[in-house]
Amino acid sequence: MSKKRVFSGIQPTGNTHLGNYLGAIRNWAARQAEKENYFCIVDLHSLTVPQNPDELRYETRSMAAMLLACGLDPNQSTIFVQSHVQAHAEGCWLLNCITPLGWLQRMTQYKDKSAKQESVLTGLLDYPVLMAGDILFYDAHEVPVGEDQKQHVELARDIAQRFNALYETEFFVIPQPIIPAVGARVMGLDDATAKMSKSQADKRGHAIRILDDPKEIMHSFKRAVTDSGNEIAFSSDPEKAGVNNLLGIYKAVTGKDETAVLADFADARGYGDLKKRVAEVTIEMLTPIRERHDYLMQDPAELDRLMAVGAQHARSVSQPKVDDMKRIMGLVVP
Ligand code: AQP
Repeated sequence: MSKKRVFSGIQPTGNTHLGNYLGAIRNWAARQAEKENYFCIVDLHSLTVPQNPDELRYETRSMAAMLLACGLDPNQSTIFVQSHVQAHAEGCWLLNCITPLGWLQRMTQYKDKSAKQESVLTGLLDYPVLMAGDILFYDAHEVPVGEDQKQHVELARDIAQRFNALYETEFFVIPQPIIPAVGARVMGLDDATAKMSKSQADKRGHAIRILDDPKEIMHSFKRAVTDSGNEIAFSSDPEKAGVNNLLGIYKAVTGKDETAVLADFADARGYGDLKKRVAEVTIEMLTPIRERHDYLMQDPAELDRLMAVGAQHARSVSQPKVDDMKRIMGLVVP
């Protein structure tokens, strides 16, 4: 039986954090052998908010190093940069022409992000159409993402179904979001009611960044906001969201079930011990990734070579798909 196709992406916007790792990258790496994988550094998506060009260039290579350091294997997965494969931008235009505006205006992420900006770029509204193309042009069955991206994958399904219905075809595979059972929504350490986020990661105490050194990680966990009590327990009480988030991180990092997690804290003396032990397991997990990332960054030419190989393969899959889409829509393909 042929392997299921997987597509997922990550923006090269720096500040890659524990949420990105536990909610997405770790799961991509873990299931590579079972699937046919396409993992994309979605630089076009990052342009939907203003970027510094030099930083974006640096972060694109850094993300390539990060994905490799996290265990993505170019022999098992096609790893590439979105803008190196023209089918994404070209096909996005075609999908724009069948996507109702109202579908985009009701996206939660668009509403949240646009509310925080004085001038909203058209690309921010269109982001989910570009993402739908990313997925659909590879006939991906599965899209492993964190909880925050579920709505966008559902929109990709809607767009695929609308195209198939309009042109009376089964051209597009209808993709499924794959949300991990643990780590799907890591919350901010400074405010456990908001998700840990790259765009907030420069704020002290908000995020654990994968490239933070052990001292910074320990310091950030020690500052984590908790409540005035001392009970270490999983809870859905909003008052206890901070402790719940720390236990959730510990659970995701160690892979233990809730009973085993609580047993590990049976002798803890308050939240200070909880924070210290969560920091320790996180440091142990992230240190080899940081070291490998830094090692790989010493050879940018090799990173560029690997991304070029990935892009070549990605093009061979997505460009024929976009050409077929153009034919279905009545365009003359030379
Ligand atoms: N806090 C999180 N917990 C679990 N998974 C998360 N992801 C993001 N944040 C969390 C997942 O990481 C993957 C790549 O994300 P992205 O590069 O598309 O970034 P994003 O969704 O924009 O996340 P940021 O960068 O943290 O958010 P903002 O833009 O708010 O600054 C995705 O699979 C995502 O689900």
